[in-house]
Amino acid sequence: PSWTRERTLVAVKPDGVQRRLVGDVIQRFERRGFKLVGMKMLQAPERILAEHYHDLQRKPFYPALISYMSSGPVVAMVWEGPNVVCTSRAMIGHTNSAKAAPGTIRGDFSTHVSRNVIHASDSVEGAQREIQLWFQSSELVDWADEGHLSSIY
Ligand code: DGI
Repeated sequence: PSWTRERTLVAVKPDGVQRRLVGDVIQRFERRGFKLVGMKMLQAPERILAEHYHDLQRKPFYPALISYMSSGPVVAMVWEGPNVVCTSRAMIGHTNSAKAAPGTIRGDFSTHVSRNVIHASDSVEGAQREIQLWFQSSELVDWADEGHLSSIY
């Protein structure tokens, strides 16, 4: 490829699943042109959440965050494409819903940081770590992209 193959972890959080937003999220990433290479619904195990939010362990909201993330299933996905990490962050919007621009996922669907609907990795290294944490390599499908991106490979 002329671009380094980049992948990111996106997860619809329990409030997003409860509010039937999974399809909307998938549609936004598909329409942008990203390639879905892994997807599963799961009740996130404590071990994964603790590792995933390791950096936030000392924050006052940490217990509430883990309890929220455990309150129901999440839909975890791996998306691939040029600059997918950076573009996904722009698509989901600011962490704090009050600052999330309309048109972003959080800006369209969320009013509070503690129920902000979606996760996306915030760096290329973070994405690699999170993909390994949430997925076995056998759960990722390396399908041939015959679509509009094939000519830039
Ligand atoms: O990568 P992000 O999800 O955008 O943001 P982050 O890694 O700084 O924080 C992870 C999650 O922790 C975030 O999506 C929601 C939660 N969080 C962050 N800051 C606050 C918070 N939750 C509460 N209740 N209050 C906060 O200030």
